[in-house]
Amino acid sequence: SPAILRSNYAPPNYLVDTVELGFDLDPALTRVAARLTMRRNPDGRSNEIVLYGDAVELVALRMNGKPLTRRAYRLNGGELHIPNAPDEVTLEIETALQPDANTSLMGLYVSNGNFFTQCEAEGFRKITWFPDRPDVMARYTVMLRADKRAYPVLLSNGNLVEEGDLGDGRHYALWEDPFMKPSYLFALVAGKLVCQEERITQPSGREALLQVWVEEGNLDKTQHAMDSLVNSIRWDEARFGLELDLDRFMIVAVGDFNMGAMENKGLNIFNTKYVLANPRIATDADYANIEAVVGHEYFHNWTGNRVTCRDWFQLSLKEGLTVFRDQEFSADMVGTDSGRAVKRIDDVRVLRQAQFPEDAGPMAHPVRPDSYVEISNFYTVTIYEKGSEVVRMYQTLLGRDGFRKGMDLYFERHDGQAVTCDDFRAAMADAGGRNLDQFERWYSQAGTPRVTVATRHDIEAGTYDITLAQSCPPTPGQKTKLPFHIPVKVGLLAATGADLPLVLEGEDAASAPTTRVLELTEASQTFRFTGIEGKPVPSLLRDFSAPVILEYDYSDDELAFLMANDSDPFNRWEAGQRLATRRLLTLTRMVQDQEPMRETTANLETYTAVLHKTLDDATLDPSFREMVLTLPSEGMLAEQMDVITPQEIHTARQFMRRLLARTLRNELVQLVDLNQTPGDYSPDALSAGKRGLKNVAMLYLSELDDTDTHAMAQAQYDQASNMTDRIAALSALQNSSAPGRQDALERFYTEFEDEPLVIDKWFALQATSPATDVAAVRALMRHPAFSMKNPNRARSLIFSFCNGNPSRFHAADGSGYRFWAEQVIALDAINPQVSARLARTLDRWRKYAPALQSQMQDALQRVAATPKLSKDLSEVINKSLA
Ligand code: B3K
Ligand code: ZN
Repeated sequence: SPAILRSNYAPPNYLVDTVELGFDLDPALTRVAARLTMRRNPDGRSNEIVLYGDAVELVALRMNGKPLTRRAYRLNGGELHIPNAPDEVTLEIETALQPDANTSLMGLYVSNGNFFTQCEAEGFRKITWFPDRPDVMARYTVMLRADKRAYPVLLSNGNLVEEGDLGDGRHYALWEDPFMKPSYLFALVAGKLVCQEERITQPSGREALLQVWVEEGNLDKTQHAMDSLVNSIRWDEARFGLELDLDRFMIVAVGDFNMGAMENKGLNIFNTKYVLANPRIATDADYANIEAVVGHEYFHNWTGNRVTCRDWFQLSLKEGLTVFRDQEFSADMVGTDSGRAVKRIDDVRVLRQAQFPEDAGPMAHPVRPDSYVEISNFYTVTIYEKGSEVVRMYQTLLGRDGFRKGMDLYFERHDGQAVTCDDFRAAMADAGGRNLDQFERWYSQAGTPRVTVATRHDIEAGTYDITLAQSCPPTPGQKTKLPFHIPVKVGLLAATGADLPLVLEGEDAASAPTTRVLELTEASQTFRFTGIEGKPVPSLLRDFSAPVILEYDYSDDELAFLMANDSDPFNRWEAGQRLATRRLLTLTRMVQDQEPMRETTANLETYTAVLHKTLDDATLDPSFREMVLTLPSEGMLAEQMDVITPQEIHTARQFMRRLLARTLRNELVQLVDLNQTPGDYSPDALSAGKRGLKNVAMLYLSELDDTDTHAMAQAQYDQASNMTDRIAALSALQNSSAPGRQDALERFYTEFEDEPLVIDKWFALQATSPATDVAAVRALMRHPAFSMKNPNRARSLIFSFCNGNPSRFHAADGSGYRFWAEQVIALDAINPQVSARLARTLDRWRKYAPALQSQMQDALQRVAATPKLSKDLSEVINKSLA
């Protein structure tokens, strides 16, 4: 398939004013009648109408009332061209679809007997022929007709105008969306569903009806999603002055879904995983994720729907911005300083663990890509998470108020339009009165910039120089890079641990701040601080102010000092991670060299000493202490190595875990005792933090594998009154040779057999256990509850194993890679988006030790040699092998 280029963008030749859709819903054969009123676009290039269709049968096509003969239009692949069209056109298009045979979960499909749609990015063309591109916005009216008994509920975007019976057991509903929207935001839902609802009044006095729709047995699991929705609405009013613009806002949960959720105008469709929760089935992490995703989709109502993307190259315009908004929302919901920092740490961990590798691998692409083969492959951590970091940097550069002004100007200029990342940047620059031309490079250049820091203290002059130098490695198609505009937030700590006032040379010393943003715009720049008597310890890139890799030659003592004293909680955590990483990499090298791992050589004392102190510090949120206690993941460590050896990393990290468990045993036991949360379950940040800290301590203790720790985990398992404690105990048991471990695993299954989301956890727990090898995963695939067709289930077992069990997946005999190739191929025949996602697992194959590398290459080539691969999968495999 040919690549689509950003540089080839051309405005549509025709605009669509209104769309009337009529659906006769039937799982085996659904008929769709579309009526579009169109007119010539003054900015268009010709009078040729272009429609897109994907595996959809064209039954009839009429223009201005007359059937179009086969000679009047041209069909080539997925495009239908009508040349020489009049200036005003009414098109009537009839199509026929088979929703129950649609396993791609794009377009119209059936899940557990109900109908759902997914149209972003290019799914609408699986429903009807249409100018399916985001810069074509129209007003939709939708008539749904279906059997009343099987499909009592009929939903679409906007307002319900009419409903009634049709006789013969069928009924109808007519929906009208008052807002113009691109086709990717169209949605319909039909089936047996029930809802929880709530009415709210907004500051303007406007009322709205909120609904959360689920299958009948799940009505006891909707309260948290509803609370999250109300909180999201209130937050957007308060923080950005943005109100809900609809009379009715619906969320519908579906068990078969390719991603997390979808922001269809007024009718959000969600993976059940991000809606359903009660203490029995959902963990604290699930509660937090639901809040974040509900927020994310709701925030799209403005950033994405009211102002949308001109073309899919601008995807980060809505996704990066909306991720930033949901991150800020979640942080504001926590409140405390160290609690906010925990959210920041979590987000940065995702960025480093997933986005940095993407940016350093064969799929690396700029936040605003220049080309793609299949747009579905570009819903990436770069577009989302790095995109969010780019938006965050505007806020860092302009301040919170400046950023808000930029947002206001953005909506003032572009409400109702389909625009570009440049338009957003211009709004920020104009509102802030700043030149942000160089900032454009964050959108056009791929790769993670490296910022190297050197410092110099002149005792006599009392000056302290910070020299920042930047570089960015080559990425596919981009050999050399120009300097970025990088905000580097810094502080300087005196020997007492206190922050020093920061006075740059030539400035007035009065009211100097203790944190400031240095703007690095050149390849190298020196910033001179004055009035610095004693030698300070620099706290660099506070709050992770830019998505870069920061290098500075800290001594172990300096890191321990920052870990104990930094007023910036992010950097406090960061210092601990840097210390731990050093130790872990040393240990890994010892394993590689077949040297015995010795704690003295690994020099762990500095680390454990300061860890002691932090754990005892009750002024820090429990969740923050949990973060400090958590070692960098095996994946994070892999990223620090030139040649990755997963087995050795695993051995070293396990060694360190056991060592910490032994050294900190008493503290850990105490943490378990002190952080119990008796009484009714509440997902609030403090209670969740306590459980998190307690459970991470218990997991450490399980490394000791003795009768005391077995008993502790067993007791928690037996007494758990919520899923967080239950699954943590189950996981501690699995991580040991406790006699009750098998029994607990079986009991867990029986108890939750009827809760698909919990059975997903059951599969994932086993898939990620270092005790589970390929053969065991294959055995689990034969379990009656396993299914390849349900993405959540496939992800819970296959993805969890390939991405979350490195020591087994990277088995020396290559069995993990052969398994991967088989599953990628099998999934591709069912659902290309899912197979292409799994394919990404091996895209960093060149980073591994030679013996593994060649077996990965074999596996990739085996997939490449398979006939009839989807466009999605071929793009990923071809780029990986390139
Ligand atoms: N906008 C959707 C993602 C659609 C993915 C299509 N392959 C969800 C979100 O980011 O909110
Ligand atoms: Zn989104």
